[in-house]
Amino acid sequence: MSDTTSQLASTAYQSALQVIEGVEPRIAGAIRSELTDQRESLKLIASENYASPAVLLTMGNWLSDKYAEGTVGHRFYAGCQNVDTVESVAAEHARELFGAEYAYAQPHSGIDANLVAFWSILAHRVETPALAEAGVKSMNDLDEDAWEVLRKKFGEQRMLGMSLDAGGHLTHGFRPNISGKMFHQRSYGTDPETQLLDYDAVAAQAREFKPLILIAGYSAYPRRVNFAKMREIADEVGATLMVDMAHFAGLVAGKVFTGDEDPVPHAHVVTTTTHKSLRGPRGGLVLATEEYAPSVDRGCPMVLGGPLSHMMAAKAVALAEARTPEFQTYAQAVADNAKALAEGFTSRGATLVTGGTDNHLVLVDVSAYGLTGRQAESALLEAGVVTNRNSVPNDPNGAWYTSGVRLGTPALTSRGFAAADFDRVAELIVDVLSQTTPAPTKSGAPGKAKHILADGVADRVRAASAEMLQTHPLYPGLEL
Ligand code: DSN
Repeated sequence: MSDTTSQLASTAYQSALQVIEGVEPRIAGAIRSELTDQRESLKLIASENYASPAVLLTMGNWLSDKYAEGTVGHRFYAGCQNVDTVESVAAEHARELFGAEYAYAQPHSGIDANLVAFWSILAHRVETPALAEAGVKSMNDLDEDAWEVLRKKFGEQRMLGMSLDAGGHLTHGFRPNISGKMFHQRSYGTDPETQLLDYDAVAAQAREFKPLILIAGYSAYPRRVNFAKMREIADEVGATLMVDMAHFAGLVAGKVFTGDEDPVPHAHVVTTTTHKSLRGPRGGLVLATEEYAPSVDRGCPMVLGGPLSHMMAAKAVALAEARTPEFQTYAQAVADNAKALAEGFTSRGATLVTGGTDNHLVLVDVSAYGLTGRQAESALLEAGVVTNRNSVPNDPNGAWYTSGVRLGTPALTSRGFAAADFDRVAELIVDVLSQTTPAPTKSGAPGKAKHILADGVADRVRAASAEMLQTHPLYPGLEL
């Protein structure tokens, strides 16, 4: 951040907080405290980042006050010319950045982006042929009997996605999420020995299950995916290939994942969030081929409420930032730093799922320290290291306690942490984990929830982190 930007952002935030303080001081206080907390902790949550002041400032303005349901040039409200500009610019940047035929900037979140994708695929693959068969132009013209037949067809569709404990995401057909209620779902896992994706096994499952949608993408798999192979599998069984690149969109944007590792040339539909490695505002995005574009464009009102125009504006700013050479340097550093973090762990005897990483995240199997993921997460938090617990493949502790801790490099890389810093981060984390024991339950047996961290460790780790955090300040020069 340049000195001028820091000064301008300081003035903007100081003024904004004064205005907010005049109405609800507790909210102004929480905003100030959040900056302090983020400045003072080692943020290693793989799905978080720090957006630029330009992105953050774009979110708070009167674009928020406009209703604009519909799509560019085709709204259900009058007076949407500025929202049309915002949405067109966001979509243009997304298309050009990712080399996509079509981009849809309206989804409010990753879940929304996936819902838009699911319904668009259903509309394209199930509804359109059913209407043609019934000889009608619009769903509104279906009589009740035909409508019941179509509803039944929607409910019969199948989806094949990565299992949760192998690193898949809840929205890829799992029961607690609506996707698991919409589709008959089956999961592919990873090889029991290597913990890596086994494309032959995925192909065999796809041949047997014949899904309408094959989903690739993950939130806790520390490796790259060969999307060309996934497309071959989808084509062989007549499935639509949907890729959820929410976690690694920044690595695609930054040209770290290219060729077979870039999902955009291979998938029919790609979804993402904009706030993870892409470093934008909290929101979602759908990319699609021309073939799927008309059905994705129906996202609002098919699935979504009125677009958040201020957030689409911030997406446009973030996507413009992601089109710079600086962003490519950042993305490469995210991947290089994850390797350094992984090596920092393995050289100190830690067990990593798949043995390492080649993306932005590392999954530490903490059972080797006699801990559950929940105990490791809370011991690390006590020492000022913010992570989140995560299942490992075939996790004996289930999705609540888990046996893993997931760590990512996007946020600290945005602060300027380099490979040597991440090696030190691994050292600090191993220090905490190796000096943590499970707290006993009331019966005296080792529990799964609470932890005991040896005296002095938290202070020692906090002091070492503080040094690194001061060397790499968050929003340097920004004063509230
Ligand atoms: N909550 C996100 C993550 O942490 O990976 C995914 O939705």
